[in-house]
Amino acid sequence: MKILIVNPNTTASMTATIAAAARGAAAPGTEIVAVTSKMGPASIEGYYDEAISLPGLLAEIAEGEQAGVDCHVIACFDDTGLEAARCLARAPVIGIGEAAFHVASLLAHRFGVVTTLARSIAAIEGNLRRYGLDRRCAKVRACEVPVLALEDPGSKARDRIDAEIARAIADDGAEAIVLGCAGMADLAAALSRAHGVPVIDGVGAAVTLAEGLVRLGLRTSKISSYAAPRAKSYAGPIAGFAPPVAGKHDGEAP
Ligand code: 5HY
Repeated sequence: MKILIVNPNTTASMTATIAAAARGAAAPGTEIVAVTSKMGPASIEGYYDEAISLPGLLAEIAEGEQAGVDCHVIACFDDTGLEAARCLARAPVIGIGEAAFHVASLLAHRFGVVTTLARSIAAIEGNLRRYGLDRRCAKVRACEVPVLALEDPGSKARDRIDAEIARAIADDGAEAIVLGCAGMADLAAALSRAHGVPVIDGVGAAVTLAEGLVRLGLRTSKISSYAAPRAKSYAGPIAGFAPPVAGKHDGEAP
């Protein structure tokens, strides 16, 4: 099977960290194709970056569909454009945030989330409510390390994440930890050993769930909420994103 991993920010070095984590989780025979968005912000920190990253993300999903991938993974912890991608794609689409939340809720009564900046907390809390998993999350915390500083040894990112995990366990009653950024994917195993609780990286969780869906032969339901976008004209620089003639693969009359 072929799984497409899309990094919706435009930083290739971060895609390399994501690809290594994905390949580390993938079963033999699973091909991981990791791509970096060609247009948008260098990192996604908050609602504006998220909004501007959408065309680049959807363009990669469309290319993956053309290439016939078996499943798409959105490697941004805010699950950027997840629902729009599910409308566009026939193959299943998994967001690393949603995947990590579900895996954590299989392992612990309550889990904590440690993300990068405080400005990302509201979007993550909104996702938890939308997924119906907010009651399983003790708290969403921020380590106040910008996304791209995660790669910089001078940022003391590991120490700051460590400290937030300790507070999540001691003060919030978290029994498992979800790492709230794709750029933290390489830290999960060491942090889990250090704190003696499951520490979940969304990239690995998403790849594992993707393999399961493909093996079960399951795809996104296209009968309503995630039906293909209806044909209509789009104006301006994004006119090229106008959906193909609707109804081609969702049974709806054109
Ligand atoms: C991510 N931003 O996973 C999110 C994390 C965040 O560029 N990749 C990003 O802080 O919102």
